[in-house]
Parts: sequence; structure tokens; C-alpha cells
Amino acid sequence: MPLSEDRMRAYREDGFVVREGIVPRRLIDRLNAELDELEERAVRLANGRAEVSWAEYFGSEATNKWAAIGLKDHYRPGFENCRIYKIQEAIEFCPGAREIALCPELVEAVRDLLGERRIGVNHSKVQFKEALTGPPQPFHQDSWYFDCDSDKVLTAVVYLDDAAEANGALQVLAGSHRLGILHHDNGIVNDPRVDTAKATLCPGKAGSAVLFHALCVHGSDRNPSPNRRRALVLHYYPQGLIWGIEGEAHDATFVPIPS
Ligand SMILES: O=C(O)CCC(=O)C(=O)O
Repeated sequence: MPLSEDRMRAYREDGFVVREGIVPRRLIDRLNAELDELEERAVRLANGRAEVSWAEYFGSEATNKWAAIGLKDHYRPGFENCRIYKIQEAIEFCPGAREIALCPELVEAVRDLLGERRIGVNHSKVQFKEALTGPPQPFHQDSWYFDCDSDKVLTAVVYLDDAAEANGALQVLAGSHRLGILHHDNGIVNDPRVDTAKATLCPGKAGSAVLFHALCVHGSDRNPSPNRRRALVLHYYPQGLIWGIEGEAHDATFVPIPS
């Protein structure tokens, strides 16, 4: 079903929309079962280390140098002991993640919001916000990391567990996508034009997605609750988009989506 004009307007003006239950529950359950297995095995393999590479886990090298299973959040003091933190390049290695990234309900919504048909997905990850120990995600713009201020890059955060304030649901700062790339210190936004205390909390059931402009400032709190809050993070953009200051197009991990 095409997105309503209200939602399209909200995306243009606020830079984000929340779509309740956009990903079918069976796909969420399938990925969660995969992640439970992966987590157990990765924790065993790591044996206290901070990271397990895909080569170690699957016996095959990843196409992206960042790809790995991160077990400890060594960037955030106080969160070094979380059990599992994130899986980089999830769609390359987890069939369930790829299935969600390509599911027609999500892809059609992204096409409508971007106003583009020939899109693809790139740089996916699963963020584990474990019960009790899940770290915060400081406020930032994805576009700052990408070094790309195009209006044609969209991030989808798909909740794999029910997300509420108590377990660190995503927060997005409405309208911040209109400010261009903002100043960041160590990957955290630090710009007098933004007040992250005004960010909108975006709760949702598992299978819901927050779809936002990659220039939108967003982040989330730690998870002191007994309920974990995992999310699949996906970045979509049109095939052939010129990317970054080098004037490069997309990189080797871009997955074009058939029309
Ligand atoms: O899972 C979250 O809270 C946010 C994820 C995010 O912003 C990111 O991974 O860049």
C-alpha cells in the first residue's frame, strides 16, 4: 500500500516516520532465532575477547573491513562488559537480516519516501541492546559517518524486540535533517543548533520500523531494563548515487534491489 500523503509530508518536514508492524512477524522471528544461535557461538568463540571476525566465525572473509561481531562496547566507558554489542554487515552473513532488508513492505515504503525505484541497501548492522547492560547510542547523524549530505539516503531501524522508553527505544530530532552535516566530536553530535533533549522517542512493537533521513540526528539511551532491545539498522539509497568527497559511487557491499 503506498504511503499516505501525511506520512510523506512528515518525512519531508520532520525527517522521519514510524511504521508500525511493517515487517511481517515471521521474518522477525526467523532472524531472532538466527541471532540467538549466533550470539551463543560468538560469545563462546570470543572467550573474553572484544571481537570475533567473520573469517573466524564462518570461515569466509567479509567484503568490508568493518565487518565483525562486536562483543564489547569499548568506546563507552562502563559498558565494556556487555555480552554482545553489534553485528556489522549483517545482511552479508545473516540470511534472516537480508530477507528483512529486501522484504517488499519495507522496500516499497523506502521507495516512496526516497521517490526512487532503483534502490539498494548497504552497511547493515544488528545493534544488540542487551537487558541490563545495553549501552547508549550517542546522538549523531549517519550522514556525518558517510560523509555524504545527499537527500537520497535513508536509514531504517527495524525493531526486533518491542522497544519502549525503558529499554532504549530510538530517539530522533525532528527537522534536524534540514541543517546539513553538523559538527561532531568523536562521532557524537556537538553543535549549538541542536538540542538533543528535544528528540522524539519512537517506541514500537517488534516488526515496526523508524525510517529517517540520514541527516537526522538520532540516538538512544542505555538499557537498564530486563528486556533486551535489538534492532536491524539498514541504509538505503539509489543505485549510482555519488557518495562522499571522493566522488565515488556506492562500494562493494551495495546490494541492488530488483524492481
Ligand atoms: O539502535 C540504536 O539505538 C541506534 C542505532 C544507530 O543509530 C546506529 O547504529 O548508527
